[in-house]
Amino acid sequence: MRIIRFSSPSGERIGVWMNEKVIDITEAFESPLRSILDLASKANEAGKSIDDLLTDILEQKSGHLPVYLYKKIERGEDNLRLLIPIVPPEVWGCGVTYRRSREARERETNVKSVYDLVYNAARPEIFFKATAHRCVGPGEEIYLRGDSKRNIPEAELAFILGFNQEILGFTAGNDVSSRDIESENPLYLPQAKIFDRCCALGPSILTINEAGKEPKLRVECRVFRSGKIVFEGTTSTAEMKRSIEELKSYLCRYNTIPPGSVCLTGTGIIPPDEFSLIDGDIVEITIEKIGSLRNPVKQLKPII
Ligand code: DO4
Ligand code: MG
Repeated sequence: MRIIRFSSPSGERIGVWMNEKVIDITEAFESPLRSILDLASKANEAGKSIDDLLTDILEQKSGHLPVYLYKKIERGEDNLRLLIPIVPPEVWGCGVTYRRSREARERETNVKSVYDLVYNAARPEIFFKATAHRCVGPGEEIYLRGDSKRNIPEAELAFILGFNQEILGFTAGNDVSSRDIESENPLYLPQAKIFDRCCALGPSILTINEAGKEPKLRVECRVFRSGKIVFEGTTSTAEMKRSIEELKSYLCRYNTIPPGSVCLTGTGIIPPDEFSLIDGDIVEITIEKIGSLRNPVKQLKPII
């Protein structure tokens, strides 16, 4: 199943997105649903998967639940609006999980061997990326640091963890990155990655039952400037060097990850060396079955 969070005149809602329709399941249980974590606890209590729980609920109640057109929510019509699908206590990122990412980083940095070593090592690169207040959902501005001259989008499949470090599902993520800061010195990575509005997530959560444990999905990234495409790239998660299970197991080693946290699995789409996002661009990341995540770009002013 595909789950979205959205707002309507009656507040924050949880919906199941099926074909072109969204069934509002917020009030389908005794207490109102607030997030996919509420669904996960109800599923745990019932000893079912989230998908089985939803199938039962939709069978029993679908005639009585509000239904919306996804397009209306996506376009912000009728006071409806897509929200970030999960408000993550923590966001982690994995790096150099695709050959193209290794090649680009090797080319751009003076410290040649680091990326090649991590690409081939047993232990993956995993870094802290963001907290909830640094994340945005569909349609919200992502920021570019004022002290960076080269910023790029990184289109990545992201997984969401539940109460017992299990994967609940997948969404699309933008690991917005200041590549000039990163390539100047790999020790600057936290500054290249972590800043206000550095991470966008959405639009939906594709449940693990629907996606499978190691989903092979097409990933697309487009950047629009004054209505024209100025960068376009595609990949598939089938190109990833590592498995999702491997990334999750390293992430959770001796490291308790709070429920609802998100992990970005790395980028396989690399814009040309001369490309940078600029103020007013729109980044669109589309992952098969998950949908399109669109965010306008805002360049922050340098601190003088
Ligand atoms: O090694 C630095 C970061 C890599 C990264 O974010 C990626 O490969 O997606
Ligand atoms: Mg990345």
